[in-house]
Amino acid sequence: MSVSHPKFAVVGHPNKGKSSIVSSLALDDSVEISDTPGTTVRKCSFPLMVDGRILYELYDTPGFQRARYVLEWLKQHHVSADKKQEVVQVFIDEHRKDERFRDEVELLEPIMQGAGIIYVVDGSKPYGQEYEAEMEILRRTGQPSMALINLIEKDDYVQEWKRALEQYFKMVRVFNPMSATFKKHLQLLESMAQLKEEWIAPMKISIRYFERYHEQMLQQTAQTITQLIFASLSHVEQLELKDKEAGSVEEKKLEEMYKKTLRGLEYESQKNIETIWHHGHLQKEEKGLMFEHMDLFSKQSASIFGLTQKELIVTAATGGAITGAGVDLLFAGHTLLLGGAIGAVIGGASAYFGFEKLAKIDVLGQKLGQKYLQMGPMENQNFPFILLGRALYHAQSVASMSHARRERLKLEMNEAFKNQWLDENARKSLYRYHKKFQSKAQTDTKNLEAYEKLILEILRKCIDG
Ligand SMILES: Nc1nc2c(ncn2[C@@H]2O[C@H](COP(=O)(O)OP(=O)(O)OP(=O)(O)O)[C@@H](O)[C@H]2O)c(=O)[nH]1
Ligand SMILES: [Mg+2]
Repeated sequence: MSVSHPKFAVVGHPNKGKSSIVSSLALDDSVEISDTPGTTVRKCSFPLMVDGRILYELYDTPGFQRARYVLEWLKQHHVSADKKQEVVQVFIDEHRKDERFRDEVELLEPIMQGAGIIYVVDGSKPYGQEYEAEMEILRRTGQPSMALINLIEKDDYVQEWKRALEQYFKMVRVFNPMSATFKKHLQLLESMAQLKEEWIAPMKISIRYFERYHEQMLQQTAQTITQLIFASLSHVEQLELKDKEAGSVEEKKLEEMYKKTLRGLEYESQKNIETIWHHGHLQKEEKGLMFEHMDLFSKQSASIFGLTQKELIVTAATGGAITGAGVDLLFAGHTLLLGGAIGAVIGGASAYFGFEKLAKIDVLGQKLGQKYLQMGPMENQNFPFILLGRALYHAQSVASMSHARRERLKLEMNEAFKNQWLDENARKSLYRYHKKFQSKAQTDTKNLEAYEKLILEILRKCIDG
């Protein structure tokens, strides 16, 4: 291995969230986690690699099993303070084959090889003296150490834990691996950097890389969403007609094909975003992190993520898309579309704005003998907002999901989400691009790049920075 990077051994009592903390800090969902004490039985290293470089490495370890025995053993081997570390090494060497102390040997080894200590406790359980033997053993390793208080359940004994831990550790922090945001994660790395003088510089570099990496993930997400929106809006589906005539059966079939393609695009995009955020395992599950029971084309989707009719009209009108007498009339002398006036004036256009109609169906190739039925590109003006809203919501959920989570996450929908990111200005700008994307011919790389930038800004708002 090249120049040595900072290493940390995550240690503590069984079942206190050690593996969860490793999983969350290493962005690695392959770490074994379960509510059975004694899940981790061997030390295991989890490096965080970015661009082929290890930013830092975490050791997941089994919990202490016989801390008191070990401490007694250490105490029986009287040595001067400067030799205390050597005694720990002697303990390891003498007990390597002793099954009774397997867990202690496993957890002490990486520490004696130079890993900094991260001692994990559960702050939702009261402090007890039984932890003192563990902390005393760790102190005797002579390695730099810090303590993390993880609140697994609701009760809060943080203050009493702090008082006890501060006698053994110069740094005590609260960190929850399930809900830690990117910011919290960065703050913890800053603290970890302070453990050893010679780690400050490499950890600072790691932190910078990590920030840049986070930015990259946001950009890749924005790019993926942009591609999804463009591909969906410009998509054209064709159905070859066997008979000369195209009836409602064929039209229905084509519409189903069209919807299926769009659903597929959304699914692919979600898979990509899950991979970007190191949550690739979700794909092995039946449907990843999908909106269960809420189809892309459902009324529910439209009502949660779509615009209201009024919002659509205002956006369309001020976005400069509707021209001609209709809108001129609408705005002549009136500044706002209010009350009954809207319904009356746009009555005829409402089908267009509604969610029922997606795109035109045309018959093609009449002259060439082989007839096609064609559907697309998307005409519905609300659909892009629905698709985008779902994509943003999914991305936000994936990006803020802890790697320590093992149970399946359901996307709980709420109507407030739309207001969180979609203000009037965003609506207007997005609308203009959507109009362009609805025709491939009108879209160039510049439009796509500008849209991607817009999405990136929105993502920053949605995803805790
Ligand atoms: N709700 C909640 N659960 C947590 C948290 N941290 C850990 N858990 C749960 O607590 C249990 C134990 O977590 P692990 O990370 O496996 O604990 P460990 O210390 O590695 O356990 P051993 O390997 O058995 O020593 C698992 O069911 C976790 O999902 C937390 O912050 N919040
Ligand atoms: Mg474990």
